[in-house]
Amino acid sequence: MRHLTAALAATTTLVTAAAALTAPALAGTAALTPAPSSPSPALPSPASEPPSSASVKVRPGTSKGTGALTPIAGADRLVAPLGVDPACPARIDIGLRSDAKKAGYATAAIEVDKPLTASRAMLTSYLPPGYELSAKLLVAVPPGTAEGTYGLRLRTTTKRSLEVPVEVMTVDRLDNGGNFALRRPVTASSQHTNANYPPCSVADGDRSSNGWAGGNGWNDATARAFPDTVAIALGGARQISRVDLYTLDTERYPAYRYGVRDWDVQAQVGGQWQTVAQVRGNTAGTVRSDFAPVTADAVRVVALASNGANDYTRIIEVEVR
Ligand SMILES: [Ca+2]
Repeated sequence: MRHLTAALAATTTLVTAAAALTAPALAGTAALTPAPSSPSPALPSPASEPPSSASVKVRPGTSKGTGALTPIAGADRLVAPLGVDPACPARIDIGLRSDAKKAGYATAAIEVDKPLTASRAMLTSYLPPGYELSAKLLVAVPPGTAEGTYGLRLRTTTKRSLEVPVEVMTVDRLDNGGNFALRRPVTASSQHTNANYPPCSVADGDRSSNGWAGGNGWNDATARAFPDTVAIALGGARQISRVDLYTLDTERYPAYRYGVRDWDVQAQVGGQWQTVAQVRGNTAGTVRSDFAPVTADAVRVVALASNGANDYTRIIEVEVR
């Protein structure tokens, strides 16, 4: 039996990170290029930019007046799942805070226990007093890595260090918060190759649109051609009744101009795709679709149109409950 419902709800306002203050002397700072007025490229024009993992941001922090350089991390632990698509490694914000009296270069070495690998071995930037620098660090788990806790360390030139435990575990053991899609295999009808838009990013647990083109969302490759599809295996048959879709939505790239407008939510039941919800005319960054429970082993989003120039499908995250 087909049961169609459409639910539109702007349940979340995704907050854009405070604008980063960048000193001219900063190395490796990526500036977003303006949004294109024509629909041709995926935005922002990413070909000349490193992914956000390579960028360093500097912003005012709270100086403790110690005169020291202190390593900081965005979380006190990092969960790194085993066996996931290498295009979507575990990510953590790391950085340094300067409590020095005057501006200077701040540097920290980054080490991670083998066989894990980190996307950078060093963090360095010019840093005014009372400021913090931060960067995304990607931590990859090679196939065959044993489950367990590994160490990630930041060590400054002034001998201050911070250790963040990295917990390696299978996807089945992740605390998914009831989201059956988290870290499960994702396939898409196409993938834009100008930057970092891997399909697996729609199930990486990161709902934020910030850092677009840095691996946090999927952008298809077929401009002004629909439908586009992205499918997520659920790791077995699950009873589901809700799908939340996060489309691109920032101050610079608002959903009403760059987000997905029309789509169907489909569930794979007994080998057949069934449409369980339809969304039309969306302008919000987050849309929750509720539907009568079905037992499905996969969910897919069939994108039919996007807003504004109606060019690409841009999806940040899909959650299934
Ligand atoms: Ca994501």
